[in-house]
Amino acid sequence: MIRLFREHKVRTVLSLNGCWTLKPLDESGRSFTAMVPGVWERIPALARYRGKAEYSRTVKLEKSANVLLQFGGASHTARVFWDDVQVASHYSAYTAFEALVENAVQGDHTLRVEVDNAYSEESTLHIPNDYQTYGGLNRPVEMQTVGDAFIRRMAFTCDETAEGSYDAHVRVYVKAIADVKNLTVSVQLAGACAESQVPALAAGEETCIALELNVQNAQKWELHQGNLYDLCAVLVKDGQLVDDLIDRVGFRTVKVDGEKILLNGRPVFLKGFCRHEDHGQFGSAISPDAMMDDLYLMLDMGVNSIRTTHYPNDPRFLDLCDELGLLVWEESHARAIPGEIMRKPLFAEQCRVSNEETVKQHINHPCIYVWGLLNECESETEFGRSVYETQIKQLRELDPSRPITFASCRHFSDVCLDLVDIVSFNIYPQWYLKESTDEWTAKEIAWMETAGAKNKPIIFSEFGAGGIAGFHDPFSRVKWSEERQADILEEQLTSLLNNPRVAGTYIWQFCDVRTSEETAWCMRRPKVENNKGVVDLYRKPKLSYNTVKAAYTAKNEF
Ligand code: ADA
Repeated sequence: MIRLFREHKVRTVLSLNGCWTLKPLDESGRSFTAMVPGVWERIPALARYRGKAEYSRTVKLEKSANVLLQFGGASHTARVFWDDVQVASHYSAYTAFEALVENAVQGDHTLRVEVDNAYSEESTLHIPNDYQTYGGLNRPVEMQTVGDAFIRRMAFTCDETAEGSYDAHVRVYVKAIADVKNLTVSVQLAGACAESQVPALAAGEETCIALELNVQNAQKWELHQGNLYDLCAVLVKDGQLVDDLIDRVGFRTVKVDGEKILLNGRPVFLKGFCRHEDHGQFGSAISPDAMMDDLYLMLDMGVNSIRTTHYPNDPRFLDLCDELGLLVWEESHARAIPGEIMRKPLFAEQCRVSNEETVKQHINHPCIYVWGLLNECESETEFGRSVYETQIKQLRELDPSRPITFASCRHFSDVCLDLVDIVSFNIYPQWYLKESTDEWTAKEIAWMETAGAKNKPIIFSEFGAGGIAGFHDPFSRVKWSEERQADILEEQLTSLLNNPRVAGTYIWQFCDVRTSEETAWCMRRPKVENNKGVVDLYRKPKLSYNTVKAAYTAKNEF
């Protein structure tokens, strides 16, 4: 299942999760049985394999049909072959893609996916970094069959017109495989419905049908109350149901008002964690049960928000955040990309696609309150500004309903703060910086107000300290001990949670993560891990767990 609920009742869907044959494309001739979704690093012989590998399996088609293959994600580059004919290619581990095979005939077919996790000139976002790029089909795979036309996606936004009443704006994207006419699309949502004719479409054409619905007496989507409604679209041809798509949406408003972030009109304080999709057991292919375990831990610590550092997350994780009423800062893929890479035309193109896929695929999640981009990239130069400007414009066009932010580390030099709705900085007082958090933030906020942050919310989007799980030093409390990590977090949280100018905080980070060994600064990463997690890679809490829990549970969110 690509999502945590049923997306189709009309369209035929077959899960392709389970066992596939996996062959590294090297000289060895080795072959393995691999679980999908999964990363190949879980197989001991491939624990450090970087390069190309081929996943293959046979799929049986009960009757001839147009086949739509849905890939939740492949890490990081994929080429898909249906009976040896290439039908799709995709870059980036963290967004979904599809492959359409028209008029496939009944019977057995070979499905092969060549996956590549190499760092190469062709990859500007997956580079050696402070997190691991795994290899494999890391998210679920599904085979669907569709007729001459199908619903490709939906986009939902809403405006509150009176208490509990909403104008819902729904766009339904219909794609034709053959020439089609006499199509009608209708949508149902919370007791309201709307319908529209679809203009005749030529083969290959896609159209967007805009529908307006007025919903009365809706239960708001709130913090810790994820009230969700099914948004059901069906496609009818000559009186016959031919396709459908179901998503889940929530009625809520998010606005920025001066220095405050308003959820349903009320200023909210974000008590958050940054979280990488990494787990000692699963790598980046985390099962929904284990995702839920992460959320139980974060909720226990008093969290109300998560930042998906540094890429869009598995939609099943977002489904859980929708259910639980947690606010999400979702970020398109990019972490501290060096200036020389940012200047490559391929970087602009890979970011453009990543931004577009992120928003188009995740726009309906009520949990997402802000889009983030380009974490710690070159935001202090005129060139950098032009990159931020282009991408922020693109995000605003894709979704005018949500605010935008980016996490900066260009202290006292950033020239892009005026471009965003929420100003966010990553700071590490007492860890990388000598100053106390009060000293640092006093200086930095005073400067920010002059540099574009005036009358805008300020978030501290990262702060924290390293702590090697199991390393204790209760007396001298040296750096890397669990004690020192807890001391530093306590100092940082006490300062930030009591600063009236701060609208939210995201601790770096929820769990320890693996990092790349190929980076020049790997020697500052003991065990080749980023050890700033409050729990370790296997989710064992460190001393700082209780420090965070005490601070976050004592802080009001409204
Ligand atoms: C940065 C970066 C994180 C992580 C962190 C650290 O702020 O955004 O990805 O690398 O530093 O641990 O130093």
